[in-house]
Amino acid sequence: MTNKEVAQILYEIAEILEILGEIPFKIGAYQKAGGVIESMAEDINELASGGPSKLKKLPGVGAHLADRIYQLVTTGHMDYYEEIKKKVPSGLVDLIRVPGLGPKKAKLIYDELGITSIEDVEAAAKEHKIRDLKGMGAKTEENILDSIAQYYKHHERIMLADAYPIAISVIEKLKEQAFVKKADLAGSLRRFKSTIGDIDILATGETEKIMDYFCTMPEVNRVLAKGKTKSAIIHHSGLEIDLRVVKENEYGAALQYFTGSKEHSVALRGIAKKAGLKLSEYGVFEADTDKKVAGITEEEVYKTLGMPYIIPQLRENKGEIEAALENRLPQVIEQSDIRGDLHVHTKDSHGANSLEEMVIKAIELGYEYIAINDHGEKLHIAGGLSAKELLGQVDRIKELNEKYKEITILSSCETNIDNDGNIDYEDDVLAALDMVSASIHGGFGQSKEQITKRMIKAIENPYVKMICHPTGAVLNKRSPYQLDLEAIFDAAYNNNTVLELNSFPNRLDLNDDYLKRAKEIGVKIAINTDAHTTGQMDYMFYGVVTAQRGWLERDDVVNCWPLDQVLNYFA
Ligand code: DGT
Ligand code: CA
Ligand code: CA
Ligand code: ZN
Repeated sequence: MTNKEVAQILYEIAEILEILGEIPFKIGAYQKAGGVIESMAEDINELASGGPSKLKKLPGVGAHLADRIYQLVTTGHMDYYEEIKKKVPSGLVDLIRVPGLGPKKAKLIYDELGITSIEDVEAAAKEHKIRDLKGMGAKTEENILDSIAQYYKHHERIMLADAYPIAISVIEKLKEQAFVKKADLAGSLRRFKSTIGDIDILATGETEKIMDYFCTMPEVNRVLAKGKTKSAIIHHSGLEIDLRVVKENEYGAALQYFTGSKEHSVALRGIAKKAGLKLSEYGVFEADTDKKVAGITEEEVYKTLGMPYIIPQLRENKGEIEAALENRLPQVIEQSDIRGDLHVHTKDSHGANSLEEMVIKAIELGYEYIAINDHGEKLHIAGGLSAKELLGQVDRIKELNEKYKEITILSSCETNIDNDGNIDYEDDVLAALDMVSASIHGGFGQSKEQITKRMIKAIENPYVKMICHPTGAVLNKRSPYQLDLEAIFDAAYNNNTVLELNSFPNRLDLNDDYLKRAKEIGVKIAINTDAHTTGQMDYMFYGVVTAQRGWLERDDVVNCWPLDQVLNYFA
C-alpha cells in the first residue's frame, strides 16, 4: 500500500468515528496519523517492516494505533476498520464527504430519510424534504444545495500534489527502459497548474515497445486505449495518464505543443505566421517552401520565433509572449532561493510535531529562519493557545535559539480575524512576539463589504505583519469568500503587510493570477507551508512552482530575503 492509500483509510476511520460520536481526541488521532503518513518522505512499507514499534515513533501514534497501522500495511486489512465500518452504512460515510454536510447533518438525513448518496440528498433538498428535519430549515437546505453544486464543480480536477509524484515515478520508470530515449511531463502538470485534468507524458524511442511497456506496468489499473503513438491508462491511484510517443527529431515541437496551454500555442502560431513560418506539433516550417527550420528542442522552436525560451509555468498567454519578444520575461524565483518558512504549526496547537522537531526539520532544509505560527486563543477547534501558553512558547523559542545557532526561530501567532476585524490577545502579548500573522477562519458567508472591511482592519493593525491564506479558498471544496482583492492589495501595499502564498496543496492561496496582480501593485508575498507535520514542510515545492506561475521574482518574495531585510520590512 502507498502512504496515500494508508492515509485515506485513516481519514475514513476518523470520519466513521465522527459519525459514531466518538470523542474528538480519538478522531483527531486518526486524522493526524493520516496527515503524517501522507506527507512523510519515508515509505510506510519500509517503516512497518521494522515492526509496530517503529510505527509508534511517528508523531501522535500510540501503541494501539501503531498495531492497527502495522496490520493494515503488512496484510492490507485492518480488523478495527472492518469492525467499525459495519456499524455505519457505507453511504453515510460518502455523505459526510459532501462539504456542508458534517457528520451530524449527514446522520440526521440518513436516519430520517434513509438516504445514502449525494444524488439523493440533492433530490431531497430540491423537493424541500430537508428543511423540515429537526434543526435544518430552508437556509440550511439552500446551503446544502450550494455545497453540492460546488462539490460537482470542483470534483473532477486533481490537485497538483496528488498527481505530480505519481507522474514523476512513471516517467522515471520509463526512462530506466533501454528502449526509451526521452520521457517528459507535458500538459497542465508540466505547467504546474494547481489542479489538473489528467497527466500527459511525452516520450521518444522504440514506439511499439514503449506502448507495450506502458500498458502493462504493474501500476496500471485499466487500459483505456492502446494505439500506435498514443495510449491512455488508469493508474491504480485512479488518475488517468496519457502517453504520446513521437519521433526524436520532432520531440521539441511536440513537447511545446503538448505542454500547451492551448491559448499559448495558438498565440505562438500567430507569431509564426507573421514571420512567414508555420508552427505545428511536428516542427517549425517555412510557410512557402515547407522547409523544416526547427523542432528537435523547445529552445530552438522559441528561438526560431524570435524569442528566448519561455518556462512552462508562464505559458498561459497572459503576457508572457509579449514579454519574451521584448526580452523582459521575469527572472522567477527558484526552490533554492527560499531562506525560511514563516508559517508552521506545532503540537502546541493542532500540529503533530513538537516545536523542536519543526526547528530541526527547518535546519535540515537549510533554512536561515522559521516562524512558529500556532493558532490564537479564540480558535478553540484548532487548539488555540491561551496568552499564558503563547508566552510560554516564546520562552521555549528563546531557549531553542540558544541551542540552535544555525537558525533564527521567530515567535509568531496565527491570530484569528473575528467578525469585527479584531484579532486575538491584548497588545502586551502581541508585543512579546517577533511578528504576528492573521487570518479568517469563519464568517465565510458575510458580504463582500463586510469581509473586506474585516481584513483591511487586520492589515492596518500595526502588530499584524502577514495575512495567511488570504482568500480562504480550499481546492475542490470551498470557493473563496467574497473579497475585494484590489482593495486588499492596496491596503497591504500601503501598510507593508505581507500576503501569504499558502503552499498547502489544497490551498495554494493566493493563486497564480492574484499573485501576478499583487506583484504589479507592489505587494510582498511570503511563500509558506502552513505545515502541521515536519513532512508537510516539503510542500514548499508546490508554493514555489505556483509563485513561478505568478511571475514572482526574488524581490517580490520576503522569504527569499535575508532575515534583516524581512524584519526591516516589518518594522
Ligand atoms: P488539463 O488536463 O485539463 O489540466 O489541461 P491540459 O492543458 O493538460 O490539456 P489536455 O490534457 O487536454 O491536453 C494536453 C496538451 O495538449 C494541452 O496543454 C495542449 C495540447 N492540446 C490539446 N488540445 C489542443 C488543441 O486543440 N490545440 C492546441 N494547440 N493544443 C492542444
Ligand atoms: Ca492534461
Ligand atoms: Ca490529456
Ligand atoms: Zn496555519
